[in-house]
Amino acid sequence: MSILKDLEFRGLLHQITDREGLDKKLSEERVVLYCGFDPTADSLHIGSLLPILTLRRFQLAGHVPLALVGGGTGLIGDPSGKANERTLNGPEVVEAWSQSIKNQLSRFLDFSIEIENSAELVNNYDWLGSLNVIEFLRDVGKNFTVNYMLAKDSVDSRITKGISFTEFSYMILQSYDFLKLNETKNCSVQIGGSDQWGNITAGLELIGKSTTDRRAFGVTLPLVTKSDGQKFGKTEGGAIWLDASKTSPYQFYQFWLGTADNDVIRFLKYFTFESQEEIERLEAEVVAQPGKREAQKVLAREVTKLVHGGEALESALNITSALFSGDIQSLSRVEIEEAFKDVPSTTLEQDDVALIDLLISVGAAPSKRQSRQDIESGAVTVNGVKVTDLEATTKQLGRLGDSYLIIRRGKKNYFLVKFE
Ligand code: 545
Repeated sequence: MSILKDLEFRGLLHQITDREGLDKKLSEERVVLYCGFDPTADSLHIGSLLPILTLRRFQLAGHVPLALVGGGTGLIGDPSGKANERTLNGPEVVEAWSQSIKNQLSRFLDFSIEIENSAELVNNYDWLGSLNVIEFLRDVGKNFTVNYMLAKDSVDSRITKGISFTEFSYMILQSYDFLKLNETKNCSVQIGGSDQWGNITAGLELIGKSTTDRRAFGVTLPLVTKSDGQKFGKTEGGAIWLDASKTSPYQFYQFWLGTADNDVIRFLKYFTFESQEEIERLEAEVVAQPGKREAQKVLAREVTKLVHGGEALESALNITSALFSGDIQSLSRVEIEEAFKDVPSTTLEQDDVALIDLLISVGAAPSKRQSRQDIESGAVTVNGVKVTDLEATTKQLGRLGDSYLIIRRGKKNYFLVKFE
């Protein structure tokens, strides 16, 4: 199947400048394409996953992906899709964030020199950082009319509120990148989310004016939406990050596992490399046996493996099944810390506390009477073992992962006790 056909099957083609021309080019030669990522945070989040994986799809089809880190543009701020002017980050911050984003991007593409279409990372600070203002205004700026720039969505939507000259100029910088990569690396395609259409087409304008015979193309990906109307990728805890120290692999896995039936097939197409046949099989399963959540399990497994690797996936699966069965004794110390990150926790200095009192101090029971009743009725487990002894103390109950006691009341209410 041609790459464009595959992208189409996956619903990944939102806008495309010249589909026939691009299809022909992709079938005839090894094409160099790029996507840019501005260091506006110290980590990428799942909003960036779609273009990253699309770069990878192109690479798997034999083309050459360039991942651009916006060390230069990150100092300016893209107004696209933003209702308000951004605050500028300092150069040291942008440089540090560029480095972390570079590290993250490098996990998704193949950089080995043995292959013919090895990927490359570039940083636009390398050419934007030393641009001379007179040269820039004469050689680049002269190709854009203010009228053309005002008509762009990113600017037009800010006319009432106001937009600084800094952000107004952003599209010229991104256009200049495309031209530079076109000239120096023979890059002829830029991809991005739908918010990047204006910047990408501005770049095509510039390339069209600057060269005689080189043709270039732009492709945008759809905005990822959810069937319930809520914003994709945001939870109560905030964004879902690709950095394991900001969103743990277990939380990441759980996020995907929680995908609604109405969204799961679309997300399998967007975010996994499962074949068309497999996705169609899973689609039938969603209808036939929705309770099994097989499609969600495949989605969560595949995306977690892609982003965090096989070992982290195993650990996330281990935590998930331990919490499901209540058999938490098999969890390692690290897994315990991850699994119970979000449950109420208490630190104890004393080693000999009665369970009856402990239930109150961790917030599992409101009174001694309730506490006693819960223990007697068998509603309380400690470290995965039911405790019905009213006299039990923390000394007898043992520890998990050296210093933890995990209390469960009822089916799902967990409390973590840590000993100092
Ligand atoms: C800079 C220079 C170029 C080409 C592109 C750029 C970046 C572009 C932009 N893109 C967005 C972005 O978000 C921050 C990443 C998280 C740290 O602003 N002007 O940098 C997003 N992009 C991926 C997709 C996007 C877009 O990285 O294109 O649509 C999100 O899905 O918003 O020469």
